[in-house]
Amino acid sequence: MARKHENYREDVPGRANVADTPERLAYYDELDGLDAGALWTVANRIEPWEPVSQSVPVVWRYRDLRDHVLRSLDLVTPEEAGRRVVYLNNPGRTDVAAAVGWIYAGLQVMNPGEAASAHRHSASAIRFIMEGEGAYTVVDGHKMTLGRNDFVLTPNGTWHEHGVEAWGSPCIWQDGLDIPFVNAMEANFYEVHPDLAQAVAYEVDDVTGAWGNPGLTPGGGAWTKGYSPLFKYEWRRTYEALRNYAECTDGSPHDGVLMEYVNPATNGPVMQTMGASMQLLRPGERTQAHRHTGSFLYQCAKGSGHSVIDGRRFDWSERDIFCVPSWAWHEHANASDTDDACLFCLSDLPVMRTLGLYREQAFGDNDGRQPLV
Ligand code: GTQ
Repeated sequence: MARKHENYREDVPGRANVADTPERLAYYDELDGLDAGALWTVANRIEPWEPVSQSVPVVWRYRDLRDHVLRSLDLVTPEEAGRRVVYLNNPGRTDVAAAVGWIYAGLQVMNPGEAASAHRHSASAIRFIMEGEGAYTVVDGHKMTLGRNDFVLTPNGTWHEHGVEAWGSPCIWQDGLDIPFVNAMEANFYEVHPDLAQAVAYEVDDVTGAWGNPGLTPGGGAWTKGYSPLFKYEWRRTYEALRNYAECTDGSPHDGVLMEYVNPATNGPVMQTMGASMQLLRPGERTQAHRHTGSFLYQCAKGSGHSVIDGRRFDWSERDIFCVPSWAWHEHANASDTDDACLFCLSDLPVMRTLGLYREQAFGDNDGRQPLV
């Protein structure tokens, strides 16, 4: 599944280039028996010239998945399943159940009146509401009401539970977690709440009142946790911000008009391991290709269009999810000449940036357009 690079060559000075001989093979066997190995047999693989993603570009079309997601309502209860979720299984990452890179994602569904038990874990989570009325999430006693395209955080270590009010309709949302990453770090703890539910300890939607005011944060109290105190980012405000920004910027040649969701206490990413953005492609807009490190999972929140990823075209429309693996060339196009298209994006950019691993390159040739393969 790994992508081969054009410049993947081993016959250059300084790279391992050791032909097998009977003596050498016998030697490798001896080392193997001692739980050791000769570096030159693996060096070119473990130190590639540039990132080699195991993930493959995929689009998960909502029209294909939606009925299957709804079917799970009759197949299992939230009590049986813990979480009633259809997860996105990247063909190159089935071993770690990732949608792309080290990011897990799934579509969770709940009927009115249902709730999933409260728990907490070292993995951080986001959810992005796709359809239905009456969804809510409780995070450390803060209850948040959720509507279409709202985005909510359940940062690592916080007690959280989800439900749908009895007056609502079946709700589907995208979960995104850093489970594969935290497992790779061998640092994942998981705990079920002793009461299976938490008490709502604050006014409903209090985080919006306190932290959701542009340019203003509550006086006096400092927020020192590693994640945003604003657990909910509303679509209405996000779209308004994008429209305002679009009025006064040409945007990025690679991303159109893109805004990052930030922690209002720091202006940094919403969580330490995962960040998110919403980008607007103007009517008729088509971006130029670039590539960068980090794994990216997009959901079309509005409109339709296509992306070219490593030379292959992927069409998407509202609610479709697609991924861009690390270091894959990608460019995006809005299909409409009259309406905006908006892409929500979840990524591990905070990890790349914090650890000094972020790198970016523009696709210089052909006016920034990849030839299709
Ligand atoms: O709601 O915390 O889709 O722990 C997978 C694992 C959701 C959650 C998932 C989880 C959650």
